[in-house]
Amino acid sequence: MSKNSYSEESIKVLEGLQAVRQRPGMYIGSVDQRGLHHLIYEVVDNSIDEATVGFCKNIKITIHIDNSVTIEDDGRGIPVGLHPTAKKPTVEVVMTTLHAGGKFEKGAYYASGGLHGVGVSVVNALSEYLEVTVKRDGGVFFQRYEKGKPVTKLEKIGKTNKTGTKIRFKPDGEIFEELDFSHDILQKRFRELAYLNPGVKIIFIDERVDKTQEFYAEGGIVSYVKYLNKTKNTLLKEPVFITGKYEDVLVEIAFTYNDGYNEQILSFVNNIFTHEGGTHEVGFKNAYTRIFNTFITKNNLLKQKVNLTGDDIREGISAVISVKLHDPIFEGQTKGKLGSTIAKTAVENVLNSQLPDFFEKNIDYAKIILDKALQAYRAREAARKAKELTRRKNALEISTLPGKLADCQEKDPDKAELFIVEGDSAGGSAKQCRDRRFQAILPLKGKIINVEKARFDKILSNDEIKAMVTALGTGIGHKNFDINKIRYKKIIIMTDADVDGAHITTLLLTFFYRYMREVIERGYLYIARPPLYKVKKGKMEKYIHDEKEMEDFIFSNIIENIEFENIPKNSYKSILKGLRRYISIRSKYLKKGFTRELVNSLASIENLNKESFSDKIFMETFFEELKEKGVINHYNKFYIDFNDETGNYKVLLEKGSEQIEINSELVDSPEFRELRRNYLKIKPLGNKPFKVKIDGVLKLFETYDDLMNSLEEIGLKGVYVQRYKGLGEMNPQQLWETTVDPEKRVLYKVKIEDAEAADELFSLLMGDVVAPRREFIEENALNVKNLDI
Ligand code: 0RA
Repeated sequence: MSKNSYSEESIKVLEGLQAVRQRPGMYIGSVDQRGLHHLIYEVVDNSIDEATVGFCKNIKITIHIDNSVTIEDDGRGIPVGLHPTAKKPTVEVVMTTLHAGGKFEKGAYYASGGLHGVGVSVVNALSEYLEVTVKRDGGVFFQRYEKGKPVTKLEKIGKTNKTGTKIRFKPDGEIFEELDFSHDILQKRFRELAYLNPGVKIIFIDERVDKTQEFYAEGGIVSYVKYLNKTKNTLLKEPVFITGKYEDVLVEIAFTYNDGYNEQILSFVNNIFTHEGGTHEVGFKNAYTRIFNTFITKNNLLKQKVNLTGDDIREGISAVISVKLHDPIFEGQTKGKLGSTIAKTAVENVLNSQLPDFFEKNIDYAKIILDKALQAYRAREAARKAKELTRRKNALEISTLPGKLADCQEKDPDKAELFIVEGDSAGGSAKQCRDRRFQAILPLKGKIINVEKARFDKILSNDEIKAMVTALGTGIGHKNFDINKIRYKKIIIMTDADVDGAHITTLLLTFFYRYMREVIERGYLYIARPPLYKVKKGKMEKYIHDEKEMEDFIFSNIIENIEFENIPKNSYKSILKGLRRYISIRSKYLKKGFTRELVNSLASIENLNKESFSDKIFMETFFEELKEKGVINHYNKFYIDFNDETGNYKVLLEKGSEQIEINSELVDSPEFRELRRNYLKIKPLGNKPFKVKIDGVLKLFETYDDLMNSLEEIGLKGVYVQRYKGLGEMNPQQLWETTVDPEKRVLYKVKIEDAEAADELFSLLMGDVVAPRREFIEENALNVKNLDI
């Protein structure tokens, strides 16, 4: 493809962005957490598309402290020349016109996305602001938009011989219900993207937690399969890899086996995870079973004739299937299922033409898989015979409800709730305090079986599992599970807030994830949040659920006992919050080599902004001021430097091998702005020494840290804190008030990502492979006291 084959004419102007703001759900699916994350995916997909056509190698995503996001790539850059019909720069057309991305003009490549794939203009429409910086045609160009509308012209702000696109945006709080990006969701997606697009380096920086990660996988989905089995014992030396093209469909498959009993098949269409599977998975399963059976028959690998089913052959398999096609059709509740029939044909064809050959050349692989399948076959046969012999009803057929279930009167699943409670004693309290009209209680005795470590039959014979399955009414297993038979649409896991409780929650999440995923997908599963503390002060009593509530409580106590001179009482809270936050952000700068005085002084210069750095006189005055105040004496080298490419000055400070820069990016970063916002909150405190009357006595403090420490001490004076370790420490009345009463309780709705994380953590901690476990424990050394292994 020549550098400019994508001509600027080919971008069509379709319609305005107002429609997007009016009905955001139509464009990004929803305005909840899922839709929010979609904004990032949309932009990153565009960068990935640049990579697919060979122009981009690096994508850097930064989540800033205020939940704004920067996505920077080294692709061709969005064209900046005048758009022939719109008479505006093309980048502005791309940013303000629906469907004006390159992918709308179907090129030779498969646009990633596809589920929504709506274009960056939608991100622009739904952002409080969006700033685009393009490097292209020898220049650096910049434009800013607010709620989709340009507020500056496209401006050339510098020279460069590089190319690329940088987009920074902040999701609009008027549109989204939720503005917090989830580190875990993003990390998982970027890892996935790196595996699906070998050779692209994805750098993920989360400034909120000070963490940088790099995802890069030369080996593509083969590396992915290895990663997925990192904590398991694999049976094959290397994953099997099959790739090919059928008509217009690109197929890639990698799989291996481990000594577990689950089948794990992850499938993707144009880089999108299809969690409900679809035609590509069906094609894989059909063809795989047929090819394998044919191969072992043809080669006489079986002594007697047995009928191996697909389930037998896939026990312990771990596979990644990635297909790419134009205009995929998605089906299912959450559009997570591929419907295009061509994908089935394509996968079958590619497997038929290559897998038999692979087995011919690697007969040892086929023998290992056969061994594993025979074990599964024998276990299944043995279980069937045992059942026939004893004529024992299995868990699926049991129709009477379990004895220890205290059911509710309500029969309408929409109104009925089930509490799954850890232990008989808490179960007893729950039974006493619940509202029996609609709340059912199922106590679990001790720990449920680890579904990761047992075959289906053994899982079914576990009493706790049986009780849950029959109480829920859904049946279990892929032929028998029926979500429509569910008896409660609120299922609440209630465990102690300690290590054992966390363990049981994890076991339950893993069970639901593996065997009743739809319960989670439909949002029926919850975790109760019993209070962590009860605080008492004088006659006052209060339950506290998390650290934030605790902070509020302590701050109110402080406020009651102090007086800041000449400051109205109603701004005390803002000062305390500001002080705490200021100290915490400042500590991040201290780690980078800044001194307290320098940070204080930078935060206090009000007219210092990103433009200041191109202003020679301002910069010289600024530099002199820093010297005069003595805040840079700490460093043994300090000087001003000029950058040709950006036209900006910067101040460099050095001490030994440490070097820090005061530049326009620093001042413009969300972290710095947050620092300054909090500085403004504590400004009423004036200069040191800071004066506070504590219980009527005037005290002076030299530093913010000393002040904060003393204040926090006051906040806890006379306070009695009781920590609840278990549900059992509450009597039925307290349990009702804090955890069971729908009016007062706090519930956490389980998302599929939580369950996935539980599942992963589980294989890691419970599995047989030692090295990654040690790695995990070392990485999490600080939390290790909360781990129960
Ligand atoms: C329109 C046309 C071309 C590239 C892009 C848009 C583009 C968009 C984004 C969004 C994030 N990164 C991006 N990189 C590129 C084609 C440009 C050409 O033909 O030179």
